[in-house]
Amino acid sequence: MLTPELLSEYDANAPTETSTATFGLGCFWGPDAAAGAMDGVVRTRVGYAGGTKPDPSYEVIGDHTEVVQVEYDSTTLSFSDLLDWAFSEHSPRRQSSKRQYQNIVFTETAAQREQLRAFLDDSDLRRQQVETRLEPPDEFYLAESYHQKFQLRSQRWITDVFDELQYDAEAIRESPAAARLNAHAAGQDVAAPFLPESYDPTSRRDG
Ligand code: MHO
Repeated sequence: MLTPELLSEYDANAPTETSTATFGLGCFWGPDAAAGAMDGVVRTRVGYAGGTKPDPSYEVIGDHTEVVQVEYDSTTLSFSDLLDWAFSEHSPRRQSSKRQYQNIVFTETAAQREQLRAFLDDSDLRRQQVETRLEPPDEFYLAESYHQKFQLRSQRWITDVFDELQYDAEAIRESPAAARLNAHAAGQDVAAPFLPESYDPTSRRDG
């Protein structure tokens, strides 16, 4: 059951030590919700990166790309796991012709760069075939509130609980429970103590 108590308890107990990873995977609503379903993902936010224009916005994005930023608990989920996910969410052999929707993997640390190298070496992709932009960390500009956790925004049964808890837009954006609820609203298989149809992973449907 989605109660304010369970929701705030979930947020209060979320891991505070996290690592960050940022990906461009097309329109950011989809990967925001998909990332929120993954065990080990603690927080998600969407924004703009990869370009040069200062202070981009959705209306004036300049040369930036829509990206999702993921905060993850590296004791549960590795950057390699996130690479498995990111490369399953796009076709590395094809790049979008639109700057707004480019596929980009940002690597923020030497360890992430090493994991990316290992990932590509282990894959059947030859480096020359990879159209995905592989880039060093870049300034991340938060997108407007109405783009954050986009899928849950149309679900009154979810937004009512955030209202009850007096979460403002920033609190919803940064809420680990909101990341799960956004995934659930998007139809992802996601388990959380407050989800009404929280499923038993041992009886998980295949496919
Ligand atoms: N304009 C498209 C993509 C939005 S995404 C935030 C749509 O409405 O689906 O770029």
